[in-house]
Amino acid sequence: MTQNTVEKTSLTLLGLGAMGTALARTWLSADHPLTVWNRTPARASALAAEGARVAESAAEAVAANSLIVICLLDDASVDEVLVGADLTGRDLVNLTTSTPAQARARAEWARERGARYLDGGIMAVPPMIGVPEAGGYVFYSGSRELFELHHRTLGIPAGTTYVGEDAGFAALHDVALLSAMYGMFAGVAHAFALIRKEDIDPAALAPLLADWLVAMTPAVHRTADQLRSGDYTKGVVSNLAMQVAGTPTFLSTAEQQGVSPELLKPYFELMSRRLAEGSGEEDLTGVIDLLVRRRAVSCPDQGR
Ligand code: FVH
Repeated sequence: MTQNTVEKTSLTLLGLGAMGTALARTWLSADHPLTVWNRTPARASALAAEGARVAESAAEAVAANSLIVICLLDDASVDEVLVGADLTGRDLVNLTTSTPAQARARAEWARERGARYLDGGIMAVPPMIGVPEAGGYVFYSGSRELFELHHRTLGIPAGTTYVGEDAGFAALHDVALLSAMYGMFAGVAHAFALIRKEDIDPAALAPLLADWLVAMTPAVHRTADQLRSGDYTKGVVSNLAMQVAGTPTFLSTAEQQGVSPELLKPYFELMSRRLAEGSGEEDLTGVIDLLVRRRAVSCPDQGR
């Protein structure tokens, strides 16, 4: 094989929604032979014109290649689509968003059907796929052997980050990052609400807000360092006692501006509870210990 004739892995993609279609286009552009299938066949037409082979059924698509990428709406749709397919000897890479428990159960389900399994959590939106400078990537977990075997092919749509043999870890990392994102969105919503009735241009606040959030990101690394060492006073910049003392200012300001404190209050209450335990010299890290329950709560999605 010379430099100019690198072998292109042929693969199957199940699911041509917004994300599946974006993924498909990158493999086609990179000259990977691609077989696609979608429940609504019309969504495959444009890709057929771009060189994809369109299978008539999911089972036919699975039979066409040993590498099968799945990008469907949810875990239940994966069940529906693969019910009649022979998965023996197949390498399944499931990029469908799921919970860690669903991913682990799906890995076991695949193993029982003679397939190897890799789970993925996509940290990108469709326009970021195939655009390396956009910074999107996919968390992978499950079979390391499978990841190493296919990481070149999987790296075509977006970057790849392998996070361990536990099939649930990709989903867990995905949900952890997105949960932090929602916390940030909650703070941003509160900030804009505070100025909503004033003569302040939201577009003028936006860059100040964005820069401030970026300036605060070193706190993420400090928190990790404190969790690792078990010393929540390590490198503390603004201690908990000082921060709790400041919370009435935030709540009064919200009230004066006619803004509900419902996004801020739960976090402030946790800070106060931690302070009441005698942790005034600590950072905010102790709040994490208050959140972690001693025993995991069972969820209805854990069974299949
Ligand atoms: N789009 C995004 O911004 C996010 C970014 C992060 C990752 N997510 C996850 O990616 C999975 C697919 O998302 P999507 O954007 O492609 O979603 P849709 O455009 O809604 O397409 C859904 C596809 O799933 C098919 N489908 C749904 N239910 C069934 C079913 N019961 N049986 C067979 N196929 C099913 C649907 O088919 P059709 O409606 O065209 O017939 C689409 O192919 C997802 O897990 C996101 O959380 C995307």
